[in-house]
Amino acid sequence: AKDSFSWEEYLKETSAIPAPPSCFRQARAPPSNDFKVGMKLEAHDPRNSTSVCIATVMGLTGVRLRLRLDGSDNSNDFWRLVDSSDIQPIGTCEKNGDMLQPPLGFRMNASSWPMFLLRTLNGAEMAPATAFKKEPLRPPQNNFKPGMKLEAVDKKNPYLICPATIGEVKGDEVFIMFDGWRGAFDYWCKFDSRDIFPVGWCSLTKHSLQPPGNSVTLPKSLQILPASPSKPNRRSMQSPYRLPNPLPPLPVRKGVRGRRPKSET
Ligand code: MLY
Repeated sequence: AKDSFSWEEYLKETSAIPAPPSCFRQARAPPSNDFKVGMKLEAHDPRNSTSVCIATVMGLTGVRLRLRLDGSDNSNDFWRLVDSSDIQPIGTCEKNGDMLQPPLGFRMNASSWPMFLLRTLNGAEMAPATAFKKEPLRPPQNNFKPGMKLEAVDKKNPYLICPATIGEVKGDEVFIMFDGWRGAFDYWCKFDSRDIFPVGWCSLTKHSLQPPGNSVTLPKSLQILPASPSKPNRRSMQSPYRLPNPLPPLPVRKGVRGRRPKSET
């Protein structure tokens, strides 16, 4: 059946090699996920990493947690590995003499934070210390090479992990290219990023793995680079909500010159 993605077949088809597991800052034997939905923990606010907040586990996916900061809205969920140094048991902050902070965009008045915190923690199910795993050491150096395959978090849709290729290596950074997506989701990251995984990680941790997209990426040697001025805007191939370009003229009211807001172009 051709309905599920197979690395084995795909590596053959693309005659590519997977990046060696030693390149990644991931445990060779993935940790277990001992968290449960509803448990509370402390987490660094992704939008303000110096502050530590209360978070609730909203979901489990493989060895990742879907987290929501208490007092925040439901549109800023984020994902962390169970062995991420961004999360810790409730009480850690206080033990270190620090104070728990309201999340950026706290939906109440700042003055109600102390009472909100008290109520949030009262009777809460706290994630046990044993659920938090030690973050793996970073590999001593960047050993990635262009062309190596891997699994990577799609930062624009961070619940997704997808087949990807190392496009470029520069110092401590690597360029992550998502197979079959024409560059729209590609990004640079540090070689020791927690968002990149060796081939087979999803299967090993029971996380879903997206199949590659269906746009063809020609090998560099066969690519015809468009002349710079006519280079198509990648966004034009992505967003289904584009307005026609050029825009149709606006109806002009008597005595008023038609103007359109800048944001439409
Ligand atoms: N449906 C969305 C999500 C695309 C996800 C791309 N990833 C897997 C690289 C879109 O087409 O924008």
